[in-house]
Amino acid sequence: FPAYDAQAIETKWQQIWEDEKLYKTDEDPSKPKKYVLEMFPYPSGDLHMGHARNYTIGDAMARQARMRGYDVLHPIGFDAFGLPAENAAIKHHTQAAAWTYSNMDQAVRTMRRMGFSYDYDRMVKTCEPDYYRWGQWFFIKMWEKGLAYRATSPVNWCPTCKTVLANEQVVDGRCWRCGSIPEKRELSQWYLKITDYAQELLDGLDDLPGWPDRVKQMQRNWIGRSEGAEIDFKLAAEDGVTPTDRTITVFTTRADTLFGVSFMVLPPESKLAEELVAGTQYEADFRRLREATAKVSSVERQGTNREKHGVFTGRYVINPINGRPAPLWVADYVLMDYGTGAVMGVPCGDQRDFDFARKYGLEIAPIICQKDDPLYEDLKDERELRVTSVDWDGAMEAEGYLVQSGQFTGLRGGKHSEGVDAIVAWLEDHGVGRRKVQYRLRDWLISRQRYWGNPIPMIHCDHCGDVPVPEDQLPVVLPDNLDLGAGDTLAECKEFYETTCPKCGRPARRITDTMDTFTCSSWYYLRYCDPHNDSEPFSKAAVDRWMPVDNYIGGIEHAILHLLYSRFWTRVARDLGMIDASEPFTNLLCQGMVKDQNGDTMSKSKGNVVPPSSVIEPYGADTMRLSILFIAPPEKDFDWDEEAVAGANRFIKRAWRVVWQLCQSADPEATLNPAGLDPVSKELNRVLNEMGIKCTDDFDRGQFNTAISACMEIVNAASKYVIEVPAERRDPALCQRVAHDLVCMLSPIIPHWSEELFHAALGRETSVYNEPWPEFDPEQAKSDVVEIAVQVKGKVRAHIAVPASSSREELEAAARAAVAPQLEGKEVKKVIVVPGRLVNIVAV
Ligand code: ANZ
Ligand code: ZN
Repeated sequence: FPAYDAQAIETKWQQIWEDEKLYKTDEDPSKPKKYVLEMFPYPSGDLHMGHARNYTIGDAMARQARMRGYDVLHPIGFDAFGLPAENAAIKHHTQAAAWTYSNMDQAVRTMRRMGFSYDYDRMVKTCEPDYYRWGQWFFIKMWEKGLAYRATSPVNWCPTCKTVLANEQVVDGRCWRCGSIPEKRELSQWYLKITDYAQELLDGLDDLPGWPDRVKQMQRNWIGRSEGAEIDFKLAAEDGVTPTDRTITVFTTRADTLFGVSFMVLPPESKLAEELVAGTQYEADFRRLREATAKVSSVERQGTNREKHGVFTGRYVINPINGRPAPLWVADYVLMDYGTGAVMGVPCGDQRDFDFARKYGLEIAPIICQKDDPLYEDLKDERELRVTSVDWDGAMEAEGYLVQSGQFTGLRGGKHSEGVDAIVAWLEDHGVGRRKVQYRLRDWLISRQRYWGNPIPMIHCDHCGDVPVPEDQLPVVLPDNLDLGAGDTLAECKEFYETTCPKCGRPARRITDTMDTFTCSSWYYLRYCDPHNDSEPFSKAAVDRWMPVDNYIGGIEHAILHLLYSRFWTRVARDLGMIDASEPFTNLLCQGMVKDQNGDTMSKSKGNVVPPSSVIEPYGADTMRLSILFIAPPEKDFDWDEEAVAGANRFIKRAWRVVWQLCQSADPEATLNPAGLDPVSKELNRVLNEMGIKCTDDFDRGQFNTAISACMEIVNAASKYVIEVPAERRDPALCQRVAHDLVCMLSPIIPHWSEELFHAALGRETSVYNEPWPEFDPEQAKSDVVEIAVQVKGKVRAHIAVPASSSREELEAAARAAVAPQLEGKEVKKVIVVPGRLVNIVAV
């Protein structure tokens, strides 16, 4: 039989599969559907190992699903807008499009070379007008529903990328893309109102058992639901005691601590604070604090260990529950964009307030105590605020009992306590407070001051304000003649921005911001369902057939960003009546990272990148695919291992030989009679069934490494069979069955190898992917049990039941264990094993 020639086989089958359009989606409604999707790549160059791993996992799932009778949708595309293309264009005085297209071409060549079973006719490239047109269309629908709006507020500006960032794109205080520390700038920007869906996005996580818990937890934390109350304080006149009619409202989760308020804090960005200090002795300090704070990220500002900085405003507010004045401060640990942007300072219950009070000599009044606190006895019935300073080491953030708290003294205090309920009820009765649920999630800032993105389809008219581009004028096409290297920008491109107002016809200016590329990736999986539709983004029938995605595979770095935005976008589409599903992705698999041989992440700067071509060229794509899937379970990180690659290649060759050898003794016409097999054949049949069941089950759980191990066991058993049993005594039906099933089970993993053997060795004429997945019989997987006599010095001392397939070693071990009492204190001289009959132990 022929030697295994990976390169020849692989090129041959890739061509045939392509010519025969083997991976074209059936669109056969009589079959159940399965939508298998890998997160589409950003085309920054050729594919790397991380991509190869991602797509190999998806491909194995898609191929296996096809054999199990599903109508499979398995598409690919490119997230083609974005900054790297623009930066490359600036550097080389070329067009961002040219760079992007040449990278996409290269990536597709590598995908084909890897043998991925994509329906390439459905490819979506987000930089193409027939795709981004519908992104603009969505924007306008959201604008019409009040879900897209423009607002001026302090935003994160990345000085390196020269654009603003969404909150989600500031990761640990740094730009997600380049790692620079963003600055705060006051700018007029465009937002999508994801906060309207905050509760739904939170609740929906409970309906996603197929998602990793850690991803769900990250989303929960990001959405950050807090139950609390808003409380209205009156600003006092300059005398510090007379209430004015101006209200400052705080958000608190601890209304129970209201009697302990010793100051109020506004953030340095506060307009009110700026107004109050204007022209006073506090103004200079206030301005200094504001400038210093602008350089600090909001994550850092909230850090409990960070030193807090504040300035007094010279003014007071009046506590609604007891009429006491409290000084109004400005401090950097309070954020403008959370809650109401104002905090009631309760040093005894909050560590940040405690630190602040200590630093600036403010009151620390104990209004909550635990029973073992010496203060408790003294204050437990105290209703007035008598003690206003304590020598505590820190705040008491745990639950306790309210003291010095008027009629509420004695109630339990703490988060969600009866103290909170009672005080909120009082505030509601008196019209100075109300229950409030607060989310950390902010609206999604989508405008970017960059060229290579989807233009925001809005026009600004001095007369009519912001006016959407009429639907029949979409898409707003991105000009392709800018010389970015010479400093051209969209904002300065007259031909682009000069236009007329769609409402009044006067000269007007197009918005020159583009949309965050995460808008493009928020719905590409919907477009795949109906990629050539030119009258709507997708038809409802198409998305209702295919959605939700059954298996979504991608990196953990998208746990919040892409996965949260997509869940939002799907709901927007649902509320526009465009789709039935709310959740886009039923099962999510976050694949682990591929690190270098020393466990370091691969990166160009470290020079330790192993390109897929370095494996494909010497060994072939099948060896690459098998190595990736065999080294570790999909969700685990692994260190690249050349030895493992060589090992994978040896296995492929060995399995190749075994299949050919089996086929030489095989008879496709013969029927297998499991009961009539001789013991050696019976054992091979047993291993096939046992391992076939295991392999199928492992596939269902996405555990490809153990699925491969199961196939290896079959190869081992078959190889033993062809060595031990002379060709004329092999069972022809069994040989056929084992060869066939092995080829089928390995075909999702090493497709070219399988397809070649299916045709050349098994003599079949259709693709192995049209073959149903083999079925196995648990009965035949069971090993026969035989009873064996155990003798000690020729006398029967025990009978043991063992699997008929037990080896000599296993028999001896089982026998020794059964007669352990008789052997105690004796020395075993000799053991005679007669398989299937007896074990005789000679001991003295
Ligand atoms: C008084 C108080 C007393 C508080 C106490 C806590 C303990 P979560 O759970 O994260 O929602 N806060 C409110 N708005 C803020 C802002 N813009 N910047 C910084 N801090 C802010 O946190 C809610 C608590 O965070 C609120 O409850 C408030 O402090 C603070 F013993 O109010 B608390
Ligand atoms: Zn107008």
